[in-house]
Amino acid sequence: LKHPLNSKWTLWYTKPAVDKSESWSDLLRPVTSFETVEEFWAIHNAIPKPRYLPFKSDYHLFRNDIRPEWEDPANSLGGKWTHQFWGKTPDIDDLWMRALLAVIGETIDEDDSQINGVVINIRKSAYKIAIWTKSADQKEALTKIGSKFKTVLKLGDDTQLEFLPHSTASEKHPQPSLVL
Ligand code: M7G
Repeated sequence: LKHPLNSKWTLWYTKPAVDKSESWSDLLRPVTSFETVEEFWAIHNAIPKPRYLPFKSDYHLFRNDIRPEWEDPANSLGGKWTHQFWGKTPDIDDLWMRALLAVIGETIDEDDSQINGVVINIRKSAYKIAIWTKSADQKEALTKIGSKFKTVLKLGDDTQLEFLPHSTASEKHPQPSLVL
């Protein structure tokens, strides 16, 4: 017996650039897709956990055929709730798994129409985890999603979660449009 998820999901990986000639799109590849709880666990158990990934790599998990890029029509008017975990963060693998389960289990979004995907960036000084949403202007819906996401990531009241519209992604110092 297999337990179907609401959507098909595709896991993508961004490998670190070796030299500057490699562009964003050269480095981004779909890894595998799944549609059931059982397939999710088989994949999750088989692939490296975030703490074993090299700096400058990313995992992206996106719904159906949405590409993990601002340019995808499903993302272009949206944005992301993002949190930066500075330093070592010993429980990063657990936090990432919690984020994955919340997204594929559709427990963050009441009418499950907003969430397109979830991303982890492995960087030298920090890990970043973000959920990507379809819209950037539905303040009420986004605020509900953000506060649930804070719980998923075990962030206390003293910790900030920021919403950044993708329209600001090319700015040097983009300002969050919402902060929780
Ligand atoms: P990042 O990985 O979001 O954050 O973006 P970082 O600054 O912590 O590394 C790094 C770079 O990857 C950006 O400056 C872009 O050159 C490229 N990049 C990242 N994303 C998510 C996109 C995207 O959706 N589309 C395009 N074209 N480039 C992207």
